Amino acid sequence: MWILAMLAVWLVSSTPALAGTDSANIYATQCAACHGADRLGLTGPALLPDNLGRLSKSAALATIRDGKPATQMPAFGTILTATTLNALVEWVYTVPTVVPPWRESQIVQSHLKHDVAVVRKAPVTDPLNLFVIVETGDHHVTIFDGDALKPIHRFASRFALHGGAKFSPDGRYTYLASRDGWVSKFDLWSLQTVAEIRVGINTRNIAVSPDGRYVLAGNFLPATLVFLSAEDLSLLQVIPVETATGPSRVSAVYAAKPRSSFVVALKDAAELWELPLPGGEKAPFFVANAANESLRRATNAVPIRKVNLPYAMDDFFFTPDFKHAVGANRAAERSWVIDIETARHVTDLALSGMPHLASGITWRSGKRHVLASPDLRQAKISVFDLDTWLPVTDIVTLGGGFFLRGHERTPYVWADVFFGEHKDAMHVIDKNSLSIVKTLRPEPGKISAHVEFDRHGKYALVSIWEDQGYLVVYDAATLTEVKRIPMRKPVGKYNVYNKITGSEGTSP
Ligand code: DHE
Repeated sequence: MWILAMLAVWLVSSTPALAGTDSANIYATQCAACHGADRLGLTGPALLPDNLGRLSKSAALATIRDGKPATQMPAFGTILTATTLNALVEWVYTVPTVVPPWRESQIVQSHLKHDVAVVRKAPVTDPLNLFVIVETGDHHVTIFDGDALKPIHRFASRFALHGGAKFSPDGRYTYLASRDGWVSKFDLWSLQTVAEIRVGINTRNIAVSPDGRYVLAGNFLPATLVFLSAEDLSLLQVIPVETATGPSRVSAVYAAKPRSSFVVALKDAAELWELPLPGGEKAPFFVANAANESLRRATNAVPIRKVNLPYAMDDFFFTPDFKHAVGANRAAERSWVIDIETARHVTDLALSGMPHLASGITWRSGKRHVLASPDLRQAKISVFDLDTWLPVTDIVTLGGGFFLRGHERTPYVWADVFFGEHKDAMHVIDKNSLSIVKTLRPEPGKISAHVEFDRHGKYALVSIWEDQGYLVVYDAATLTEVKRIPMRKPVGKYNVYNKITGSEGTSP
C-alpha cells in the first residue's frame, strides 16, 4: 500500500503543471492507481456518481485540490489548474458510457480470510454491553465498553460504512457493510477482522440470518442480492433482482427472526421479496422464477416469495414481529400497511410530509403499542397506534429529524433535530404522555444525532456529528452529561445486547 502512496506523492511532486481538460486522460494518469482504471476503487474509494451521491461537488473539488490529511490522498492543486480540477470533478460525477460490471468471479476473487488468533475469553467482563461505533470522519470503528464507558479498541474500516452494524446471535461477531460493497466480519473477542468480501459496487446494507449461518447483502449496483456464509463470508449465491417490471435496485435487507426469513425492500418495483430460510444442513439455493423447472428440482431450491405492493417503496418500516410492512411512495403521496404473511393490503396510513419510516421505532405507551416516524423536512414526529393504524398524534419538534431511539428500561425516547437552525437539539420525549420533557443541546451549533443506550438503559450515547466530534454519554434517567470522548464523526453506534435481543426502541 505504501508503494502506491509513494507513487502518488511522486506523481504530484514531479509532474509539471497540467492545464488540459481531458479528464479521462488525467484520471488515467493521476487517479487510476488508487481509484482503479474502471473507477471501482482500489486503495481509494470508487469514483462513480452513485458512490459519490452524498458528497457535494464542492467537497469533492476541495478533496482533489487539497488532498486528505492522514490518508494516501495527495493534493493535486499544485499540478492541476482550477479549470482542469473542475472538469475532473464533473467527469467523476458523470455515469461512464459502459457501467462496469461486478461479476461473480470478481466477488470470489475479492474474498479475504485473515489469520485470527484463537481467543477463548472476551476482552471485557460483559461483552454483550459492548458498542460498535462507526466513525466516518476517518473511516474507523471504535469498540466501546458500555460498563467502563471507555473505548477498548479502534481499527480502520472500509470506506464509508452505512446501515447498522449487524451481529451473530451470540453477540461475538459484528458484520459491517460499506457503501463501496465491502462486507467485513469482525471478532469482538480477539478484536480482529476475520474475513472480508466485496459484494457490489454500490451496496445498501446487510442482514445476518436469525440462526447466524448466513449474511445477505443488498445492492444498488449491480441490482443483486448476495448470499454469503456467515462463517467466513464465502459466496453462496448471487441473486439478480428481476421483477415483473424489470431489474430493481435493492433498498435494504432485513432478518425477520419471527418468520425465519430475510425480507427485501426494493427501490424500483412494487414488490416486497421474502427469502425463506428452511433450516437443514445444506444452504438454500434461492429461485426467483419458480417457473424455471430445472432449478426448482434442485433439492435445496427455495422459491423467493414476492408480495405485490400498491407502489414501489421509497421508504419502509417492518413491525418488530414482522407481521406487517409499512411502505411509502413519495411521488404518489401514499403510505400503506401490508400483511406480510397473507400479502393483504391492510389499510392506508395517514402520513403526510417526508417521513423517514426506516428510522421508525415502536414502544408501549400506556395501554397502546405505538409506532413513531421522524420527518426529514417537517418539524414533527408522527405517532400511530400499531393495533388500529390510526394516527395518535404529531409531536411538534424544532425541525426535521433523522433518528429515534428508545429502550425498554427508560421512560424516554430520544429524537434528534438533524436539519435546520436547531440541528444541535436533542428532544427527550416521555413515552406515555408523548410530550417533550427536555431539549438537550450537547454542543451548541453542531448537529447532535443518533442515540444508542447501553444494555441496561442506564446511559444514552449521543453523537456530535463533526469530523472533530464527540461521543457524549448521558445519564438516561437524570438527563445529565456523564462524560464526552473525542471521536471522528461518530455516525452510528450499536449495542450488542440491544441488537441481538431486539430491544424495544432500537432498529432491526
Ligand atoms: Fe442511512 C441506516 C437508507 C442516508 C446514516 N439508512 C439506514 C437504513 C436504510 C438507510 C434503509 C437501514 C439499514 C440497516 O438497518 O442496516 N440512508 C438511507 C437512505 O436511503 C439515505 C437517505 C440516502 C442514501 O444515500 O443512502 C441514507 N444514512 C444516510 C446518511 O446520509 C447518513 C445520515 C450518514 C451516512 O453515513 O451515510 C446515514 N443510515 C445511517 C445510519 C444508519 C442508517 C447511522 C443505521 C441506523 C441504526 O441505528 O440502525
